[in-house]
This record gives sequence, structure tokens and C-alpha cells, in this order.
Amino acid sequence: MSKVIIFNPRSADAKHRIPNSILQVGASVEGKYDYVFVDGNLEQDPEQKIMDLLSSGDFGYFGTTVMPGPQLSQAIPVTKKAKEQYPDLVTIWGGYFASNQYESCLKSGFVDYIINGPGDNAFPELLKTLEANNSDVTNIKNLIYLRDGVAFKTAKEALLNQDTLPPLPYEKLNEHYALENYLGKTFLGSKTLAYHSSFGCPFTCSFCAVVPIYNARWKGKSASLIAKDVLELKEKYGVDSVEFHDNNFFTSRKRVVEFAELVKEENIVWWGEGRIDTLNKYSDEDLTLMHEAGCKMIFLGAETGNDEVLKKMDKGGTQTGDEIRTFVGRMGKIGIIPELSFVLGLPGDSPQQVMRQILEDIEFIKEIKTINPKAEIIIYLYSPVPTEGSELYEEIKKAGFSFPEKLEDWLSPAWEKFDLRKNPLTPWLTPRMVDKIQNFETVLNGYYPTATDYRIKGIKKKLLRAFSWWRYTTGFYKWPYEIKLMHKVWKYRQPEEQGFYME
Ligand code: B12
Ligand code: SF4
Repeated sequence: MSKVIIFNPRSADAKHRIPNSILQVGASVEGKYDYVFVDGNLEQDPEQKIMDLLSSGDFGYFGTTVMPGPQLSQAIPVTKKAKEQYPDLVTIWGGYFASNQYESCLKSGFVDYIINGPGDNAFPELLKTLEANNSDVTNIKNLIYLRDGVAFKTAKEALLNQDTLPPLPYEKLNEHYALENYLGKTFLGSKTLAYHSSFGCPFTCSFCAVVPIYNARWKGKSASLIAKDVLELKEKYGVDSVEFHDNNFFTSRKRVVEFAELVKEENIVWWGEGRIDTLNKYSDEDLTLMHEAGCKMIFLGAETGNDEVLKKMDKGGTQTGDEIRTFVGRMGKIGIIPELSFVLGLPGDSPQQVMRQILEDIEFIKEIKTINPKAEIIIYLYSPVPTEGSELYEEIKKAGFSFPEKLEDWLSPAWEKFDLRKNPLTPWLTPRMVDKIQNFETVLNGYYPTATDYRIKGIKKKLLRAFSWWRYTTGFYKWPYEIKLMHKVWKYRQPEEQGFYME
């Protein structure tokens, strides 16, 4: 039987998270196929490592997980070279980039199959079928491949009961890469674990990459299983804090409250991502319990304070500007830090309207900081995702936006920046508008440096605030070079690009 390589391309410059995507893919074939992990984050030269493995002649399958952005810069050249040198090698891509941009991946000629969403059944079934020399994969769910030269999507599988999935092969990863390396010091604790406890999201925001893949479906592990896993890792590796990487950890109030009860006495500090309207329905008792049980910060999609724009974003639920204000105030009293992400630079009827909205959003962010100065702010430039049929996607296509057709075009610095949501490449945003947003962001990060980069404290923080104060209060954000320089010298880490600072 041919062996399998499962590759995680480099995703951050340093201080890497546990690669849950490849761990879960490994779990799906554990005990069925012989496989090795290659983590581009921890390999000096992952391409060489992979070519050495392939030269043994034992490997028939090369699986890669791919997020948009920097991961592509290893995923593309490594897969291409592997396929060129070993044409019989079967190449399989999974992850958000592959599922959303499947056309360009498959048409590259070096990606054979794409796992469209969860791979827990799709991956082992694909291997089983191909190992049996059968090329008919039509009945395997969650797959995309070229059929008669056209991208063909097989049926979507219902989300599985997450408690029945095989456990993650932490020990196997530990044989390749010491697990300790992934459990760094963050502002949450001294050994922080990244854990993923659910798939999908019940909402359909029109700017979100989760929607085309999960289509408003969500399934989570039970609170008891999450607590069991976390406490086992605490016991074995000294884990004292957790980043929950779910798209929407707080979807089920019952599950969250149960989890909080289970870890209340365990000194575990945790962080997760959620929605303001969902969490605003939690009672003060629930939120206080969560805080006492270690919930330190929650990442929330605020997006904008403008109700009309929220509607256009199809946020679903009940979120309004007023609700954001109320909730941020409530969190201030409870003591959990709200980490609010805003999406600026959506299309509008005219350039004036686009600019007006940007200025309004900036003022709204400042108002939020007045209500709760501890609130963290993350600013993204709106980057379209291919949610076919959504009103917003239709509008941006009409405005002249299109994705690259060739896979390798994603490697250009401009598209990499687009992926990092720092350069929109959207025709309605003028350089002046982009400057406005980015200069404000720099000043905001100077006046209110993120608490997640805990090295920025004492004199550094005082200096940053002192230099940024006049700009923040007068609204003069242009040319904030002095703040940029300080950020550069102190290696300020913006959490949205590479995760929380970790050492
Ligand atoms: C952790 C994480 C990161 C980490 C790094 C992760 C790593 N691989 O080392 C950090 C913080 C560095 C990061 C950065 C970015 N990220 Co990120 N990240 C995530 C996050 C929160 C969790 C990923 C994860 O571990 N999932 C758990 C695993 C188990 O699920 P999974 O990946 O979906 O895997 C399953 C299937 O997809 C499939 N599968 C996946 N890969 C493969 C491979 C094979 C071979 C097979 C068979 C199957 C398969 O099977 C798996 C099991 O069922 C996701 C959101 C999410 N909840 O998934 C965003 C997410 C993937 N990131 C995203 C983005 C945009 C980025 C950035 C590009 C920009 C940004 N500002 O966020 C940056 C830059 C990336 C870079 N530097 O390369 C987006 C992608 C959106 C899109 N347009 O496609 C997501 C979806 C967040 C979001 N909702 O916007 N990210
Ligand atoms: S609530 Fe969050 S994860 Fe869910 S669709 Fe909206 S933006 Fe995406």
C-alpha cells in the first residue's frame, strides 16, 4: 500500500500553532494508512524534506492543507515540483482556499483532487478507492475534481457527530515535532493550546468564507469531550490556556455554560470566536460564570456600526450598531475583553458614499473605545469571497472585481496582501481611502496597543501612547511614520495576521 504525506505549509513567521488541520486529516487515516506529517512551520526546507520522502518510492499520495495567503507560497511550488517529478503521485488539497478557489487549483494541472469541507470520511474513502485501482470517485462525498475537463463537485455530506470522530493523533505529531514547540506563552497563559471544537456556522454573512463551504450548518463536540481533551493535555503537557479556533465557538449557550462549569476549578484561561447578538442573549450569570471559568477574551465580528450595511452583509440574527454598544458595555462590567473585528471598505453607490462610510466606521470605533477602553479592535479591509448568488458578490462582480484565474497568480505580493485583508484590489477603493483606513489603524494600534502582544508594556506602551495621543484625539492620521517605526523596532505583532504573539 502506498504511503501518504500530509503537509502543513508555513503559516506564520514564528511561534506556530498546533496544526489542527493536518492533525485531523491524520486522525481520519490513523490505523488505515501509513502516513507522515510534514509541518512547513517547523522545517527549515520543507520542499527538500518532501522530495527526500518521495525519492524513497514508498509514497503515492501527497495531501496539503491550504489557507489563503502565505501558505500558498509553499503549497503551490512544492505540489508543482512533486507532481512534475512524480507524475503518478496523487495530489490532494484541502482547507478553505482549496474549497473556495477550486477552479484555479484544479486547472493548474498539478492538483488532482480537492476535499470540499470536512475530510474525515472523504479522505480515507478517496485513498481506499484509488488503492483499489478504481478511478470512479463520483460517490465519495465532499470531493471536487476535473471530469471531462470541468470541475465537478460530488454531493455534500451532512456534518458528522463530532464526538464520534477519531481522537487527534497528538502522540504521532509529537514523534515528528515535539508538541512542546506548539504550546507557547501567550497573553492567555504560559502553555497555550489551539483547539478546534466545532465545524461550520449557522449564519450566512455574505463576506465570509465559511458560508460557501458549510452553508449555515454547524456541529460541535460536546462540552464533556472538549473538557476531557483539554484536561488530558493539561495533565500530559502542562497546558494552562486554550485558543478555541472554531468559527463560532459560542453557537450553543448550553454547551458553553456546561464547558465553563466543567473547567471552573481547573485554572484554564480561554479565548474563542463568537457573535455579538448570540452572546448578548446570554444572561449576566452565564457571562460571569464564563469569566470565572477562565474566559478572558472573545473575538466578535462587529463589522460596522451602520445598520444598513449590516443588512447588506447579511449578518443574519439581530445585530445592530446599538447592540454592539450595549454589549461592549456589558462585557466591560463582566470583565471579559471583547475583541471586535470591523470590515471597512465595502462597495457603495458612489466614491463619496464609500468614503463617508469609512469615516463613520472610524468614528464608531472611537465611540466603542470610549464605552469600553479595553475593547480590542481588529480592522480588516473588505476582501470578497466567492459566495455565488449572494447580493454582495453579484454587486462586486458588477463593479469589476474578479479573482485570479491562474493558481500561480495568487503568489503575487498584491494577492498575498489581499488574502491578508490588507490590500483589497477592489476597484471601488481608491488609494486615498486605503491610506485613510490603514493610517487610522496604525494610530489606533499606537494609542491602544493590543493586550495580546504582552511585550508592549511599561515604558514602551507609555511612549507609544504619548506619540499617538495627539493624532488619535485630533483625527490627524496621515503619515504616522513615528508610530510605524516604534511598531517595527518593537516587533509589534498584529493578532489578525499571524495569531497572538507567542514565545
Ligand atoms: C488557526 C488558523 C490560522 C493560523 C494558522 C493555522 C495553521 N495551519 O498553521 C493563523 C493564525 C496563522 C492563521 C492565519 C491566517 N488565516 Co487562518 N484560520 C485559522 C482557523 C481559525 C483554524 C484552522 C484550523 O485549524 N481548523 C481546524 C481544522 C481541523 O479544520 P479545517 O482546516 O477546516 O480542516 C478540515 C477540512 O477543511 C479538511 N482539510 C483541510 N485541509 C486538508 C488537507 C487535506 C489533505 C485533506 C484531505 C483535508 C483537509 O479536512 C479537515 C478535517 O475535516 C481558521 C478558521 C477555522 N475555524 O477553521 C482560519 C481561516 C482558515 N484563516 C483564514 C485566513 C483568511 C487567514 C489569513 C490568510 C488572514 C487572516 N488575517 O486571518 C491568515 C494568513 C495565513 C497564513 N499566514 O498563511 C480564513 C480563510 C478564509 C478564506 N477566504 O478562505 C479562515 C477560514 C478564517 C475566517 N473565517 O476568515 N489562520
Ligand atoms: S457569524 Fe462569523 S463565521 Fe458565521 S457566517 Fe458570519 S462571519 Fe462567518
